[in-house]
Amino acid sequence: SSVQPCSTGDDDRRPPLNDLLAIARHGLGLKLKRLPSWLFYDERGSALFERICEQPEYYLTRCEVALMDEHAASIADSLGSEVRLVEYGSGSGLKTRMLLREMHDPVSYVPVEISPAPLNESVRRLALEFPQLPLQPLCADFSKPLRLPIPPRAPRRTVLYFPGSTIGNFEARDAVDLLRKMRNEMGDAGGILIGVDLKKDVAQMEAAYNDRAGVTAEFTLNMLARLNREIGSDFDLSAFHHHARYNPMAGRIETHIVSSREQQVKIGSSKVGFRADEVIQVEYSCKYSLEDFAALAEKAGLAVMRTWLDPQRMFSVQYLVR
Ligand code: AVJ
Repeated sequence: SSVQPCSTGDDDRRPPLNDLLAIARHGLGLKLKRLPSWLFYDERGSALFERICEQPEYYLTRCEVALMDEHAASIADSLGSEVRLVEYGSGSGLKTRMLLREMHDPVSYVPVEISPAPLNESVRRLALEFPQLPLQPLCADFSKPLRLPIPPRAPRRTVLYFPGSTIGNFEARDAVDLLRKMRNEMGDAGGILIGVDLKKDVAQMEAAYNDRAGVTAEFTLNMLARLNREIGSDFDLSAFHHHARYNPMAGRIETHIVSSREQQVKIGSSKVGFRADEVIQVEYSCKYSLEDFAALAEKAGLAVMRTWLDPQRMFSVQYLVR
């Protein structure tokens, strides 16, 4: 078959050890406590995220799929033929499959994903539908510089696909740095195809992060459950709650874990104190107007060549070039 074994792109170096204990100690030792949002995505967190996407309030996935349903052919035309498609992160793969179905003679598909299990799963599924397409999975952290596998034949261009508004998880400064890194990786003729959630009615945005079924709250608190499982901390999950609000000045949903009372939590050999109502900042989900995002891209040396919207104009997919 055309599937290559999962490469780490690192021949001589061990992949960096994710020292969860050190990360938790550091983040919870800060005056304004915070933990990185990638900590959400252990096996249970990834499954909960898939369930979030099915909630009626979480419009992002539905809108992006509707957008691809309507525009995938036009997007594929804009990318041109003989493209190497590199995806940052590998989710359920639905949007990717919709795109690949319309692409003209793609050279290869390179999903980049830090956890091996979902990476192998997405490749296994794609191989069934696209038996002719060379698949070159890369097990790596996409926020770090990547060593892309050698393509099976020379592509006309490399397109980095970054769907789902994952760029929203990065603060403006970090988002510019990431786009600049992507600009290097794609090369002179390359492009970035990126999903960007748009600013809209505040109640609608806040509802997406406060679904009635409580799946998002469970997803948020799973971060503490994960730490309990993996570093043996003793967070009492009934004494913390999920809180997500839109910050209009910053243009983003800010998700916090709130301590319901004064309490102490064991982190390794030390204890961390919480005041009643003290928060841990765990996620930003930045929202952009089309103008906001064009300005952000420009700071990274990129220009918006085309923008597609879903029928409800809630979500955008944008094609960025040098
Ligand atoms: C996958 C980062 C786009 O921010 O909307 C969903 C993650 N967090 N509900 C988002 C998430 C809470 C999601 N992204």
